Amino acid sequence: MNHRSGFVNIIGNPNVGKSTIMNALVGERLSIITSKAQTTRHRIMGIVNGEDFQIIYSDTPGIINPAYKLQESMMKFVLSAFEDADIFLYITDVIESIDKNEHYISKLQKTNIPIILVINKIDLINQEKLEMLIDEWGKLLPKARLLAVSALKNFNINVLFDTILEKLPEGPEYFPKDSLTDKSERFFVAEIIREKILKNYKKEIPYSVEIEIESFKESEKIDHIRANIHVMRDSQKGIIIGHQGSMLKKVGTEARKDIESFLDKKVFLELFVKVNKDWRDKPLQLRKFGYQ
Ligand SMILES: Nc1nc2c(ncn2[C@@H]2O[C@H](COP(=O)(O)OP(=O)(O)OP(=O)(O)O)[C@@H](O)[C@H]2O)c(=O)[nH]1
Ligand SMILES: [Mg+2]
Repeated sequence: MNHRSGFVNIIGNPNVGKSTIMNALVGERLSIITSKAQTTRHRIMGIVNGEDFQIIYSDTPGIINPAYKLQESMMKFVLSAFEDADIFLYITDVIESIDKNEHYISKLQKTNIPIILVINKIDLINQEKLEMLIDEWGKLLPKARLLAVSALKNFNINVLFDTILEKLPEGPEYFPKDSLTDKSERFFVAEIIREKILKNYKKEIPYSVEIEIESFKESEKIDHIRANIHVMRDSQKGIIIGHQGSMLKKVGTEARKDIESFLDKKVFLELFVKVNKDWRDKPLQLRKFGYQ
């Protein structure tokens, strides 16, 4: 049998469940997931290998109108995913209004690349409302294959997988067959820490933070990890640390537990808070943090 492979790029507005869907399809917790919009900042590949196929998923940041340079860079990842897709997985959910998708719909309407339109979070509505949504989306993207899923409940994810496999073109192994992702352990460790920041702080804080792994020393029994939490302003440093260090301690404990289960090893995690004035708008800083 011929080998099939391709880039299946996951695109959509913020918070619709793109990362939840990629993790469900890959069967691993690769991308972080939170209830806040703009959780994903990078293009993260998740690779699923079979004897005669290789699917390379790309999770991407939610589509936004950039207000600062970090967001511009996030949108570059989205654009790159528009450019090299073999299959588009365009994600919407049952909460957002269809109009919110206007920006990129015309792009999708014009493309000849197969589109699977996924309506996620169907656990939140009834059949009647779902049928209305399917009807509306069908008119908007008549060429797309439409699927209704609940990534949270793992409902119809197997059907989604079969549909992707069906549409996968013939192609080579792009990555060695034991690959799971294009990102490093360090990257995922930083993401786990950022997830705890997103969960534990409100308003602007999660959007003002970047995590840098300063050192990662492996030894037989325990890994020593030092990470810097970069904030934009002095006042944010105090908020991150909290009263007598209580908040930073909480973040550290929660992150350490998840890092330990991710690495399957004991971890000693040290967190430091650094003020890095307006890093979100500094091209050099952004490049150092792995943005384009
Ligand atoms: N009820 C319900 N919630 C879901 C479902 N899928 C995802 N969610 C929730 O939706 C929120 C956003 O999920 P993410 O996977 O982070 O969404 P995203 O599209 O990757 O978001 P960004 O990275 O910020 O663009 C989280 O709170 C998820 O738990 C679903 O099928 N049903
Ligand atoms: Mg995401």
